[in-house]
Amino acid sequence: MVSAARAHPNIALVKYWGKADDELIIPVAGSMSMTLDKFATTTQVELTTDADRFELNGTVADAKATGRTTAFLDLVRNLAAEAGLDTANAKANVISVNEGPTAAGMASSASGFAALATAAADAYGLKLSPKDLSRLARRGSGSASRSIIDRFAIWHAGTSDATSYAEAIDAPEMAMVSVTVNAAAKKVSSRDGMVATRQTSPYYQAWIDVTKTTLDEMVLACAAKDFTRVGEITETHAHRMHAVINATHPPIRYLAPVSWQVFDEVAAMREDGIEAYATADAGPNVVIICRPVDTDAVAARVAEYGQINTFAPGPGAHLVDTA
Ligand code: 2P0
Repeated sequence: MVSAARAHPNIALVKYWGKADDELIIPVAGSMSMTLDKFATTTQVELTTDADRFELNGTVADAKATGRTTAFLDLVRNLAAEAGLDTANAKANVISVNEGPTAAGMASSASGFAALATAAADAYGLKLSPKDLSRLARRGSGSASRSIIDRFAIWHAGTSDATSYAEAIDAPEMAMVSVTVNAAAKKVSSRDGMVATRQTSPYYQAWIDVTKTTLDEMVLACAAKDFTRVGEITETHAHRMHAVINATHPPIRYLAPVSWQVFDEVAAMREDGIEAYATADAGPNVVIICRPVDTDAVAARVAEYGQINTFAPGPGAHLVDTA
C-alpha cells in the first residue's frame, strides 16, 4: 500500500507547555490553536518488506529523526495488530517534504506528525476517526494533535490516551502575520524545555492552573466571536508561558531583544487603532493576530524586524492522491 497526506503547522493561542505523561504525551493542560494555510508537510508512506526508511526534503534523515519515525510507526503497527490486519509486520518507506522554509520557526513537528499519522494509518489499512487520528498524531508530537483539525482546534488535555485529543472549535475571523526575526535553530528543544520547566521553575503549578482558567476564558471568547477578547487572552498567555520558562534554572530564554521590539510595535499599533496582538513560541519569532482586513497594514508595520509571512485559517490533515 502507498498513501500520502498533507498537513499544515498550527500556532497556539492558548499554549501547550508541560506534560503530565512523557510517554503518552498527555499535557498538563489543554490548548487551542489556528491551523495555518501555508507551509504544508506532504508525506508519502509505502509499505515494504525492507527496514523502515525516512527521507526528509530529499535527504535520508539522521538517526534521531529516523528513530522517532520508527517509534511512531511501531504505534501504527500495534494498532494494525490489534485490528487483526496483515500489514502489522510491514516496514515503511516514508518520504516527507516540508514546503515551509525549514527554519522559519513554524512548528514542522506538528505538520510532520499530523501528515505521517494520516498517511501511515491509511497505508496500514486502519480506519481511524478524526478523534483517533488526533490521538495518534499526539504520540508523535503533542502539537500535532491540533494539526489534524481544520481552522481552529482545541486540544482537550484529558487524563489518558483515550481522552487526550483535539477537535474543532469555532473562533472569530482572524489572520496571522509571522515575523521571523531569526531563522537559526533554537538552542533548547520544546521537549527538553518542558522537562526543565517542570523540574526547576517555581511557577510551574501556577502556570498549569492559569492555563486551565485561560482555556475556559478562550472558549467563552470564541463562542461570543469576541476578537478583542481572544487577542487579549492570547497575548497575556504568551507572556505567562515565557515567564514560567524564564524562571527555570539554569534559565531558558527563547525571546530575543528584537522579539520584544515586535511586541512593542504591536502595542503601538493598538494605540493607532489597528487591533493586533502578539504571541511567540519556543523561539524568538513572533506571530501577530489581527482582523483579516488589517493583515497588510500589520505586515507593513513589522516588515523591518524580520521576514514576513501572512496566514489565514487552513485545512486539517487530509489524504492526497499518490498518482
Ligand atoms: C504550542 N509549543 O502550544 C507550544 C507553545 C511550543 C510553545 O507545542 O514534546 O513540539 O513533541 O509534544 O508539540 C511545541 O511542543 O512538543 C509546542 P512535544 P511540541 O504550540
